[in-house]
Amino acid sequence: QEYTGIKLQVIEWSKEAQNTLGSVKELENKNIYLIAATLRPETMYGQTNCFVATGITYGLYKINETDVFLCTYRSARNMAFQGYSCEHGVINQLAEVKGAVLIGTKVKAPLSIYEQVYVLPMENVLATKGTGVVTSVPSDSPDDYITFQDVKKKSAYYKVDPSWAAFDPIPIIDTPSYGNLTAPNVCQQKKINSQKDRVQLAEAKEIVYKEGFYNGVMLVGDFKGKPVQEAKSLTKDLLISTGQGFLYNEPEGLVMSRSG
Ligand code: ZZB
Repeated sequence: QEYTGIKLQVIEWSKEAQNTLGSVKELENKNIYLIAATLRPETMYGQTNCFVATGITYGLYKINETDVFLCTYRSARNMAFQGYSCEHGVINQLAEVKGAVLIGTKVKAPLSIYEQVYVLPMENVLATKGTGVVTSVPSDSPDDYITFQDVKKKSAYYKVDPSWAAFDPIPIIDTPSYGNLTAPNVCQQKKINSQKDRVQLAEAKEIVYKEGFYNGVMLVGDFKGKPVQEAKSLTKDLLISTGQGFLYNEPEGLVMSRSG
């Protein structure tokens, strides 16, 4: 599977993350990025937040003299064999942190219409896929939309300050069948209410993927007016050429010995 790795730069740690990581010498004066893996680079204009799983342990990995990547160990290992590490195939972990500690961290999401967004919790993040960090586009991803709504509605339960979730889905892609907020509209039609509705969410994802890819037209950004089919690779190239993203490959069916 070929993903685009998206670099969400940490602007300000959550209080808890500051307490845990603030004293780590090797992180001082470094650019620290939460790394998300996406199959839909053209949707980055609509990022409203970033998701991590509270129970996953993430590592902070030294990539070069200036940059540190925050992701799962298994994705850091893949990256180390794809040119993202100080030495080929060698992982340099500087610290580790539980996802729960990262909630409320403020990040800069590349191309997003929002200047800065926050890290929020998602129950369905898989530690065995991508980087374990998911960037959230509620306008075009049913999982993101429903989870974002859940977190907004039950902010106290999720230990989230309401201001961290006070963002609206942005219309970024127009489709003939579902308008310019495809994921919210499909979720409404299917009456999906909770991130626990896994089967319906999987169906909704399938519909939204197809509609966006075959019939979507960009409403915003550098490729406004272009069909999604064209904008996808153009946006990917833009992210890579500006250093805000990179190619990240995940070998299909490769069994990893450690998932945390
Ligand atoms: C932004 C985005 C915008 C995504 C969208 C999708 C959509 P798939 O097809 O099942 O392989 N993702 C990445 N890593 C994880 C993870 N560890 N756990 C859970 N979800 C993860 O799914 C690929 C997508 O799943 C990725 O692309 C990412 O979300 C998420 F508008 O990135 B995507 C209709 C989908 N729309």
